[in-house]
Amino acid sequence: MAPDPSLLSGRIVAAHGRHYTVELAGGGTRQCFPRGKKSGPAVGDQVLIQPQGDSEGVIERIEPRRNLLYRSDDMRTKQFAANVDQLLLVVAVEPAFSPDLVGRALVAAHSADIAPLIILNKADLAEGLDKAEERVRNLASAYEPPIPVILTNALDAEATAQALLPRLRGQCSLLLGQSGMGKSSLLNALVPQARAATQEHSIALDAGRHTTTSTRLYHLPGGDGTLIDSPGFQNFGLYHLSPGDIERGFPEFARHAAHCRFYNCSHRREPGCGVLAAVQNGDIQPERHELYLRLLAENEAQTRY
Ligand SMILES: Nc1nc2c(ncn2[C@@H]2O[C@H](COP(=O)(O)OP(=O)(O)O)[C@@H](O)[C@H]2O)c(=O)[nH]1
Ligand SMILES: [Mg+2]
Ligand SMILES: [Zn+2]
Repeated sequence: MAPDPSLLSGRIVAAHGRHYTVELAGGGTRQCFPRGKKSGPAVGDQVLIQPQGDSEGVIERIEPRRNLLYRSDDMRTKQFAANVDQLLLVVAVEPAFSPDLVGRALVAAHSADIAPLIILNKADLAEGLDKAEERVRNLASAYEPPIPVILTNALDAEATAQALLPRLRGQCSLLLGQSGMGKSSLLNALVPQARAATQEHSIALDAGRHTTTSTRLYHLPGGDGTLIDSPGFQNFGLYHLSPGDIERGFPEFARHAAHCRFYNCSHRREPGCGVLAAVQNGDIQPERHELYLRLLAENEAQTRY
């Protein structure tokens, strides 16, 4: 079917509840709503919209996606972004980050086929740096292949741009992490026009209002590449993943799983399990195996319910 000639094509650059900002291929932006009750558009989606009036529109179609990063629990699904090339997982020297949440984000990224990079921000906080860096490198090296780690100080915009921009060129990168890690500050260092609200502002102005509440896509200076800022998260359910997806999210298990006695081994307590043996002898980090078990258990509790 030939597309309706009155439709305009564009990309979703901001999502706030059911309100979407669409950047049109022909220039300019429009505030758009999904047709009917259908939810589904995500930042990064290519869409066709039916313009309404001067500045609004209805999202008529979402073009097929390369990928979609999302989390889900028993209550709802939360989409982070679509058509993402690279996940920038932001952790900080302080507040301390949760390896559980980082591990979950890595499983989600793996199942969506998005390459991860870990940013250890607030590297200027010298007192806690060594300990935080050890924790991060420990986590990053558990993965296979090991995840690159980059140290940043978002308050030094020039150094941050120098460290990160070469890795962002020509790609769509998503900033993801718990709140307070410095995602919006990193964005501001890389895209000065963004002037994203950070927690600093919220304290100075009035509490709460100025942290990131919506997901938003920005163009890097020079136009070569995009960067998406997202609100922080407190939990990261992966109810949509099958046991196989979960296992693949721990790529360092694979070569050990090849030695399991049973071809359908779930690496929980089966005799002759290569993964359990590797946990025993220190080749697989126990924390990673524990996270794997938690995800399987959550997943099963959900299926039974
Ligand atoms: N010392 C230091 N503080 C930072 C750095 N990056 C961000 N912050 C501060 O950490 C707080 C949270 O930053 P924000 O960008 O809002 O975090 P977000 O919730 O991840 O977007 C703010 O008070 C920032 O000024 C950094 O590299 N060094
Ligand atoms: Mg923020
Ligand atoms: Zn096994």
